[in-house]
Amino acid sequence: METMMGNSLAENLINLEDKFGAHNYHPLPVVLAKGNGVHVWDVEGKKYYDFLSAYSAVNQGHCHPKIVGAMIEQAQTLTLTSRAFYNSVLGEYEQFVTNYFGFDKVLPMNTGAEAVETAIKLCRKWAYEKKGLAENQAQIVVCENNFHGRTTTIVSFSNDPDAQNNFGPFTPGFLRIPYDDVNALEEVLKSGNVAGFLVEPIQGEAGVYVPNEKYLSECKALCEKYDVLFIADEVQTGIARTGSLLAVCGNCSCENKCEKQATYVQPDILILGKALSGGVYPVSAVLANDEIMMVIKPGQHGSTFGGNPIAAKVAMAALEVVSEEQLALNARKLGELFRSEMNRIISKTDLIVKVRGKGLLNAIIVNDTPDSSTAWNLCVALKDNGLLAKPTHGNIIRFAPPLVMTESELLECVAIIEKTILEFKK
Ligand code: IF1
Repeated sequence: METMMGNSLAENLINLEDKFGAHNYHPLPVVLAKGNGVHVWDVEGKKYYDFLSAYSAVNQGHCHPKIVGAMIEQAQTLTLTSRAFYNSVLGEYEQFVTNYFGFDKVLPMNTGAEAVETAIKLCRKWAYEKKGLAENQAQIVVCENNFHGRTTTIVSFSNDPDAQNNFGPFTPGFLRIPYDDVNALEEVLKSGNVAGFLVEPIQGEAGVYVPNEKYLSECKALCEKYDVLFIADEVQTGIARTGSLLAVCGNCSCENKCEKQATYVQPDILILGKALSGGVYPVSAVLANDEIMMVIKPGQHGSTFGGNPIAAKVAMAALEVVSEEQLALNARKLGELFRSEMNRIISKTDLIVKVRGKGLLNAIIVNDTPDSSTAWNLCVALKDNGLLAKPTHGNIIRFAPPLVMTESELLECVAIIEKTILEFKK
């Protein structure tokens, strides 16, 4: 479609973002205009498979009718009251979501980073008022190569120079240890001033690092031994993405958390976001039992939009879709198929050296240096062939389609990936 100055519509829209928007992203050169299920369309009407799912926020598929319908209905009824007053939806949602995940209470927020910040405050307050740590001495243990969001406190404990440089001074009170290293955790817990251990059950942004199968349960046992809160950041891995309702559910692919499963590692604090709303609206949540959650008293924490009626209705619909459409089971089955197909392709090329992941959170490692543009160029070639994905760091490409994908659609995507890889010229 030609427009003014001979530029295409896409070029004009990219130029608008370049001129009037902050340059805090470097998007792939595609301008999306429509989404439905596993597909998105660009402004020229070209159709793509979405293999990023807005970083696992669109697990239920783009514009899921049940979730959008819930939003429209509530948006025409009551959008926002603030928490200065009660409203007719929040209590119903709080009962629903705490039953769904098996906790006494929920503190509703909006973005993942807000929920992580909330969990940090909750953990610290619990440590002073229940564990008896000396004031301002609480330490929270985090892992190397973590990603928990982009607020100043969160980047204070990042070791990613891009996330941290020139954003100081930073918030104290965090100790960083290697990921997937239980001994390193025990060593730091002996120091005594530790309030909590904040961990991603799978490190997504770092490049989809799946830890040893016993890592989470052994960390939880150490947290119990040293009276430290186990805080699971499931913003990206939660809501069925890794083939179970939560990544801490281990090998269970039931649609609702079940303590009876030996593999379930119950967090003391659970952090949710992204697909909690199916990508329709910003919704995040912090869940905990009363002995932790009740340390926060009226006026000590909150947010204008936290727990608003639209968020509440959207989140209930989004979680019902996960159960009704058995998305965890589907993610588990399709993930196994995807990794076996990727390994079949890897045996035919030296461009890709490895595939790793769990459920439908996967990544391939490109056979080039992290500072090379090969992974980026491969994503541009995938785009040209009708599939959208993006590198995480350097030479790692994350593959995370919506969990509503069918087997035949997945195999079609595998064919696109295979064709692109085998035809790719560095
Ligand atoms: C961006 C990354 C993914 C998260 C975990 C908390 C948050 C995130 C485990 C904060 C957010 C998003 C942020 C988004 C891109 C995406 C991302 F590449 F940045 F690292 F998914 F891996 N915990 N992740 O993954 O949630 O405040 O964004 O709602 O910043 O570009 P948020």
